Amino acid sequence: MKAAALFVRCLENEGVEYVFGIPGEENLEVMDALLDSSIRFITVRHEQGASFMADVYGRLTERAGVCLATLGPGATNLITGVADANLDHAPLVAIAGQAGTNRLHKESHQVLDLTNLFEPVTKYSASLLDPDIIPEVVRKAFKLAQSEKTGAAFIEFPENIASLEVALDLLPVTQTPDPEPAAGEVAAAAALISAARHPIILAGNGVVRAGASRQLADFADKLNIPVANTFMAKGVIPFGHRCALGSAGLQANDYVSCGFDQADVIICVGYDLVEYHPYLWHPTRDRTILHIDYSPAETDAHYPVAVGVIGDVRHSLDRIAQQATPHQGEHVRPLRERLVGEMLQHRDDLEFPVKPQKIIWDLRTALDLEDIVVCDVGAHKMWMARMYQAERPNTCIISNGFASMGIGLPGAIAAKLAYPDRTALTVTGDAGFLMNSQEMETALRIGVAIIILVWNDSKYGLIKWHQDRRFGRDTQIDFNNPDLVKYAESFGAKGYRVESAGDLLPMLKQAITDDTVVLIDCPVDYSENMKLTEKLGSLICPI
Ligand SMILES: Cc1ncc(C[n+]2csc(CCOP(=O)(O)OP(=O)(O)O)c2C)c(N)n1
Repeated sequence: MKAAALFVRCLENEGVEYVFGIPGEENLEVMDALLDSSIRFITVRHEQGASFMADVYGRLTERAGVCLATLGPGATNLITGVADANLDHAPLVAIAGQAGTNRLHKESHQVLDLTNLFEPVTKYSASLLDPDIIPEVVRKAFKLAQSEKTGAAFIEFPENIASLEVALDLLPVTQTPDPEPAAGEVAAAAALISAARHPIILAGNGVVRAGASRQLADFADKLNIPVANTFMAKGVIPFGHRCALGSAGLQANDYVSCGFDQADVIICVGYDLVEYHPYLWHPTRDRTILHIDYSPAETDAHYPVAVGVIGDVRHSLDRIAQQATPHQGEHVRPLRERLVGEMLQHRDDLEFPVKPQKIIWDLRTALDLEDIVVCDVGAHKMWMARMYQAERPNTCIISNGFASMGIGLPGAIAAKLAYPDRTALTVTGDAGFLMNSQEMETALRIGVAIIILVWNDSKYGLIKWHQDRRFGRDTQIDFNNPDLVKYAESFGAKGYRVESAGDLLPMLKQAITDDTVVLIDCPVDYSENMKLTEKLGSLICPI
């Protein structure tokens, strides 16, 4: 068989369902081989769309999402989504064509040193310089992408190698079980928690990856310890759980941060430092930190680990909970009550443009608990992270490691492909939407229904928020938008414009039943941003 056919068989062997990408001249062989495969190729309109789709598909399924591009410019266009997956610890395998090995040693049309280019944004970057190494390289790429901490891998496929003859050889796909936590560490952690006066849990995205949400909720419940989650761990404890405190990470005073101020022991579970700098929640460096994760902690002056419990997070939580003494009382309950009070405050707010809080209330009302929201990056993300009540893990996807604009729309397409029975919606700013809006055509062509909820302010809203906070004035944040409703309609999608605050909820409900690509253009009142900053700036902790 041809090497390209073997390569595709190796992808099938890994259970790949979709490859997101754009065909090119240097991947002709692979594209042709895919015709004889069960794998579905999703042709996109920009390689960045493909890498973001693979990124979000990986987050949601825990299997590597796969994206493919040609050499040179196709490959460079993949990079942002690949870097996003790697820093956010989403499993992804990126593939690029390459010129034949007989022209890699010299200046040559579209040739870049791709394995070196992808090295800093992946866990593994390799070239298929010999057809016999295909099974090993593919297996290694998937194994590393899908092992903790999960991330991105890159494979370059030179075109002359792809057409060579090779024998079929598939390696078994095996998964090594997670290591068991050491008994001594479990006992030390239990003793630390039992002796603590005001412990608090900080749950991170590693809890989602470990599938440890149930164990986390049981742990908190049994030991009566409040849980704050990072943006990327929304839903790891249901917001309705009595121990849930809400999301931490606004980089400002907030009710949640009062919980950290008051705590003597901070129990970090599946927490990656990339999600929320430790200096923001532990500026004093004087609290006792317990680290529970699959792997040892990153070194950071503000993250001095007193006890580290390393291994299967689910087992670590269960065993510590069995040995530790439960705490009494509901020390931080007022923090949660304040936050819920804020959420309720604007549910009937009819002012226009619509307040962020009201948009989020209506969104939560319209969507089922299993439906998936993919946030883009901007002020809307901050509001969503703080106020959207997620009751299940992986139902509010937020990129907060690399935090790249443009992930929302392609991410929603991937979410719908991964879970066709759920509604997939992106909450996006107008700027982030227009970075990858061309993927509306992809969604329509492949028949994937998604809802695009654009928070329209004709500005780089988050940057204005930062400038106003720091300097009291702003610069270079304004732009003009096309008519977004007409723009969506020109693709063949549906477009709705919110013209009063009362429009939004019925439009969301209509969009869900429309079952096609629907854009809702929602003018947003971002004067609420600085009001929130001022309110939280003068916050006196209620505990
Ligand atoms: C690719 C990329 N470019 C730039 C940034 C920096 N950045 C973060 S948010 C933001 C503004 C986003 O504007 P918009 O999409 O309209 O959302 P809004 O903040 O208005 O809600 C910018 C420029 C980024 N995170 N990613």
